[in-house]
Order: sequence, then structure tokens, then C-alpha cells
Amino acid sequence: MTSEVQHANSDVSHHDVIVVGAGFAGLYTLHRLRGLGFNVRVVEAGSDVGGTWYWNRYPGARCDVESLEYSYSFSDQLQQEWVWPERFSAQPDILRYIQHVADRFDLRRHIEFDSRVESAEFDEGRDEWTVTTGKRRQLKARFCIMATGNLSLPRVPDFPGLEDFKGKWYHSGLWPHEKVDFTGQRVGLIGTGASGIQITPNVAKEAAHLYVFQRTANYSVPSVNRPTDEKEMQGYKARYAEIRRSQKNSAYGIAGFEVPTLSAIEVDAETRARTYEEKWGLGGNISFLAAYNDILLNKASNETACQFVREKIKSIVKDPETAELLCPKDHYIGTKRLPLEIDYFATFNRDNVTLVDVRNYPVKRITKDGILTKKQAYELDAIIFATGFDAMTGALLDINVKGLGGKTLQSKWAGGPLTYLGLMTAGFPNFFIMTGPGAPSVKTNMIPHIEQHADWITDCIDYLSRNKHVRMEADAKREQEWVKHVDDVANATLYPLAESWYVGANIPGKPRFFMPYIGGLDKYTKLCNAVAANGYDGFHIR
Ligand code: NA7
Repeated sequence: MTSEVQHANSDVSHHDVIVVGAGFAGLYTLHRLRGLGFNVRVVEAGSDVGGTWYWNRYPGARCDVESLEYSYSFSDQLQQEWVWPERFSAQPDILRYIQHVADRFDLRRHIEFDSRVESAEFDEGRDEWTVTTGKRRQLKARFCIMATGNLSLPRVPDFPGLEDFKGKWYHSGLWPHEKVDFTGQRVGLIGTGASGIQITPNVAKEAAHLYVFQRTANYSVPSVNRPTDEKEMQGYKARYAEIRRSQKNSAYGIAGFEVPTLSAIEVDAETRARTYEEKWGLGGNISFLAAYNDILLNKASNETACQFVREKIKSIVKDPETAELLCPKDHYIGTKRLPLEIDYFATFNRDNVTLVDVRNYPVKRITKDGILTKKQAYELDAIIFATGFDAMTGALLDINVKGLGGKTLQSKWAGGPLTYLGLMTAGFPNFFIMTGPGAPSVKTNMIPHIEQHADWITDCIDYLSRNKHVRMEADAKREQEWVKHVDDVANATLYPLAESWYVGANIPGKPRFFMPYIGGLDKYTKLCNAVAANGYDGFHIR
């Protein structure tokens, strides 16, 4: 291990490990590594901790996993003491929690804020990474860990004319820190993914008029959010050890739902309707999709769930034409991320809300006064882009990463992200990727997965350091086998059929490649543990 070598007036510092990103993943990794005595430096583009929850401050931003489960398990004291105000926490409460974690475990002094990483280059002679930030700071370390998140490179489609717009515009993932007041304004919202669905009811309450520009109708199920029930919370806390174990032994990293045993098409229509109704009333997306064991595997089964949700939309939305337009027809439910709604569909019953069809009448351009579609012009004071992210690979490829022989990650991943276990990519030694492509990532509860990855990587770095190994790299053949396995698992489901960000379909020109590993967190954890127990089988160490 190196000692802390950092000269006050120098713009080069030396460490054992550099971690990029101070979200949930970066913070826990820092905590673990520091606990073992490593000199760790975290580099963060934002001005504070929080990652996703730092940037996504839009009205209505809320987690779709229950907070008692979407929280760290590493400190029992922390989980016993923390009080979550709601079942599905709103962004400010999650940010408050992660800020508390940073303070409580004294993590901030190891983090450089307002520092966007521009490049990371491996020095083959020294077995060392050099990370350079936008401030021309250089950090050097044997190990580099990318905790850059999956939805951290916001994307505004390149509509012509945006620069002419006289009003203000916002992206959901780059929301201002101060409250944006839409009172009395005509607002255009583009995008009806999870972010657009959360923004709509909130902005509709303020705006003079809200126009929701929808390209693809989206399924959504109720969140059934509520203030935390004191008894329920105490029950959780009393059983936390068991709950955390069962999270880690589940596919979705969530303890609180029943694993289904029946097929949707093997039961009669009445039973099915009752089950869906019950799940609809309970709230949550995993519980709805896990009503039956083949909703994500079998088209006919899936269609029963689609049909149920379409009927619900029609029963909520009074205007039949709007209701019909809100009914998704072009993808199977759950094959795109299934957002949770709080009054989303009901908001279209308000007089000050209009649904605009930009599937049949696409946006032609932004003008100084608003949005011009193929059908008509909409005069607007503000535009909100809830148009998503260059997901999973965007933030990684935004950094100029150079591995062995000066090969860039961009060129290696030109056809899609290649990894072994999602943890490393061949040709880039001592370079770890957290909860990204090739790992369960966005298809599981992020927090237990983050803890699993951070623990695995920390143990690995500790093992390498104790044994005086200077370099570890994924084997290229094992990487190919893993990539094929990830693809095979996905192809056994309906997921790859959708035009989703899971396959990169939302970014023009991005190679179609199914990125998350959907074999389940439980199975994945066992695989990772077996690899470590076998002396890091599939990796070259020297
Ligand atoms: P998503 O889920 O990628 O949604 C983006 C939305 O923006 C989606 O409805 C898109 O329609 C729409 N979009 C994107 N480009 C355009 C253009 N050019 N014209 C019209 N509409 C467009 O992003 P979110 O931020 O909502 O959610 C991301 C994740 O964050 C979410 O899954 C949660 O995990 C948290 P499309 O469907 O592509 O037709």
C-alpha cells in the first residue's frame, strides 16, 4: 500500500485506489477499502454526494423500490436508527440519507467534488492508472474503480432550433437545485418514461397548461405510496438480518415479495383478474410482474397483464381518445422498465393537461415560441425533457479510457460492452466496473447489488495487495463466454423484443446489445463468489 502522498500545491496525487463517482456505489466502496487501510480517493463531478439522487431533482422524483429495502445493510446501527418517512422515498429523503451516511462515516474528506473525470490511462510499465479531471488534476493509483452509475449521462434529442427557444428548458436528470416554479406557465414535457410519468402530475398542479408529448405509450402500475407505517417499520427492523439475507438470495434483491409458482395462462380468467387486481392494489412493479411466473417469458401470458393494465387506463381516463392513446400496444409489459405512477393517468382528466401524439406527428423543430410538430405549433413558456439517458455505457464511454497498448474502451466496446462478470473488461487491467453492463445492475435492487460488488472488489484488491500481485485482468475467452451467457439468458425472455434502453435502442446509432445480466442477483452472487474462491478463476493475475 502507498502512504498518502499528496502535496498541497501539486496537481498530481498518488493513491492505492481511485473511485470515480460518489453515489451509493462509490461511498460504500470507499468505506470498505478505507476500513482495510487503503488510501482511496473518490472523484465526483457533482458538488456533493448522491449520484443519481444528486442530479435527478425533478418534481416527483421518487424511488421505485421500497426504502426499507433500498438502503445500505452494512451498518446495523444505521439501519436501526434511520427513519424513512414514506414507503417509496422521494428524492430529497434519499439524498438526505446518503448525505447522512457520508457524514456519519466521515467519508467526505476522501472525495474531490466538482471534478469531472476526462480520461483514465493505464501505464503498463508501472501497472498504474492515471486519472485526469477537467481541472487538470492527475490522480495515480494501481486500481481504478468506475462507480459512475447507469443513468448518469442525460440525453436531449437533437431537435433543431432548441437554441432559438425564448423560454427556459430543463432535463429531468440535470434539474436545478432551486425550486422551479411553473405557476401560470405553459409547459411542454417530452418523454413518458419513469421520469415523465413522475413529473406529469406534479407540474400539472402548477402549470397554466401542460402538454405531454408522447412518442410511446408506457405501462405503469400504482406505487401505492404512503407514509411509513410505524409498526411495519419496527417489524422490519426487528427482522433486518433475515430480510437482508433474503434480499441477497433473491433474483431482484428484494425480500418482500412472493416468488410466483403459477403460469398466467394456466389459471382461469377470473382467478387471473383477481390476482392482478390484488397486485394492482398492493402497489410496486416487481410484485405486479411477479403475479405469475411467466409474464416475462411467454407472450400470451404477458398479454393478459398488458390487457389488464389497458383496461385500468381506460377506466381511469375519462376521454376515450386520450385513454386509447395512453394504452401501450407496441411492447410487452415489463420489457421496458415498468414505472410506478401516482395519479399519472388520472392527471389526463384535468382541463389543463393535453396529451400530444408525437408518434404519428413527430416533433419537427423547437421554435422561439415552443414546439412545432408535424401537425401543429404549441406555444410554450418552458420545456421539460424527460428524454432519458445514454444508459449503462454512456458515462463509462464519456471518459477516454485507455488500457493495454493504448487501446480505448470506446474502440473495444464499439459493438457493445464486453465484460467478464460485468466486473472487468479484458485489456484493461486493475480496472473495475461497478453494477454496469454484464452485471444484474438495473434489473435488481441497486443497493444490495452495490454492496455485493463493493465487497467482491474490495476483497479482490485486498487479496492482490496482500499477495503482492501487481496486475489482474479478465481472460478474453472467458469474457466472450460470459457475454454469450448474458445474451442467452436474455434471449430466453421477452426483454430483447422491446425498443428499450436495456438494448441501447433510445440512442441513435448505439449498437443493439442486451446489457444487464438478468439471471438474478442470487445466482450472480454465487458465480462471483465461486470465481473468487477458485483463486479468481477466469482472471490473469501476476
Ligand atoms: P426513459 O425511460 O429512457 O424515457 C425517455 C422518454 O423520452 C421515452 O418516453 C421516450 O420515448 C421519450 N423520447 C426520447 N427521445 C424522444 C424524441 N426524440 N421524441 C419524443 N420522445 C422521445 O428515461 P427516464 O428518464 O424516464 O427513465 C430512465 C430510468 O430512470 C428509468 O427507467 C428508471 O430506472 C429511472 P420512446 O419510448 O423512446 O418512444
